[in-house]
Amino acid sequence: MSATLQALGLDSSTADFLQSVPHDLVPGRVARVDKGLATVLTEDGPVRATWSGAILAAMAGDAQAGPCTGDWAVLRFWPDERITLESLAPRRSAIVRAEVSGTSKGQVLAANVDMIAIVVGLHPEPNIGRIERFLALAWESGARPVVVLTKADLVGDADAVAEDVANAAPGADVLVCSATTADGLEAVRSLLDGNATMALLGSSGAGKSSLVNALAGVELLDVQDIRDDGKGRHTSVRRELIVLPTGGIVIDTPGLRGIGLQESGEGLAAAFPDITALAEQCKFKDCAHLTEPDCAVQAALADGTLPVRRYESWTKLQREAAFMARRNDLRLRAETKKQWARASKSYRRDVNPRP
Ligand SMILES: Nc1nc2c(ncn2[C@@H]2O[C@H](COP(=O)(O)OP(=O)(O)OP(=O)(O)O)[C@@H](O)[C@H]2O)c(=O)[nH]1
Ligand SMILES: [Mg+2]
Ligand SMILES: [Zn+2]
Repeated sequence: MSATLQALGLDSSTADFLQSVPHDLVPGRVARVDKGLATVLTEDGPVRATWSGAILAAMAGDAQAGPCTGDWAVLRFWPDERITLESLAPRRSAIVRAEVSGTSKGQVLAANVDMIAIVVGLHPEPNIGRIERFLALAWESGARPVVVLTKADLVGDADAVAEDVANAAPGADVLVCSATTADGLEAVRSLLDGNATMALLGSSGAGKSSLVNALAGVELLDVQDIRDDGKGRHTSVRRELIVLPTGGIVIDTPGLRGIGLQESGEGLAAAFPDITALAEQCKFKDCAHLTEPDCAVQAALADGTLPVRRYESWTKLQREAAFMARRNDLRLRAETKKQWARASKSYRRDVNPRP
């Protein structure tokens, strides 16, 4: 399969970047990454590339500097047939999941996506709190979130559920579809107009890969065997970028078990604009919205304009983001202290050379 760079989702800032690199390098887009090897789609078809020294050096200092699905890259074709991925274009968006352990930096799930489809099966009944959590992650990325409720063929009241979800997803479109009957697929497909890139996120068994297959019109990806509980083990094991025959790019991802939030809380604020706006009206700038006088959040809870469920969901995520910030802060301080100790040791050595 080969495609023009436009069909691979090229945008103007990446095009500018590609103009600036030496012309013996070949541009392409990373479709998938398997331990030190990337499958890169170029105008002449897919190739497999290893990392250049520069990429390896960058990765040693920052794991996020490593190639990931959706990245734009330039490749060098060597006379001995090796292909190396020389450098990456600046990312215009990145979906980053906070690491549960390890470094303070998160893991990049996909880069350069225009839209994040949060895929949720309508059966069993969706967990709204989980959708809110996905929305916070999505808003944080710089891509536009949309909620795709799938498996509509399994329920009778899809529209009622869609309305509940829409109330929990201000600023995001909510679509209803079925991969099995193809109902509602055209609306999903039209999100990809203009060769947009859409990453699919969601729990395992939600129906992400089935949706990609339905959009492609071919069974490109493995889907889970029929199970009656609607959830279960992970079928997809890697992130994969797919160019649809009808135009547009989708990135399938394995179901996310834990979705750690980034510390900044910006995504959280964007996912809860209703509460953010209320909080600005509180009497005290540092209002904790608990027992303070003239708290606009408590007032909205009391008169029912803010559902308790949503308030509790926000509080939980808020606490989590604050915890992440504190943890990263501690880690950063420990790192700085270590660096300082090292620097002062070498300073002492320089000033007081051992005989
Ligand atoms: N009835 C019905 N079943 C569906 C639909 N979409 C997916 N399924 C079923 O749901 C199950 C899970 O689908 P997958 O596409 O593998 O789910 P996934 O989100 O890719 O899961 P992971 O790869 O594990 O993250 C499979 O048995 C599908 O056949 C749908 O629209 N209607
Ligand atoms: Mg899958
Ligand atoms: Zn308040």
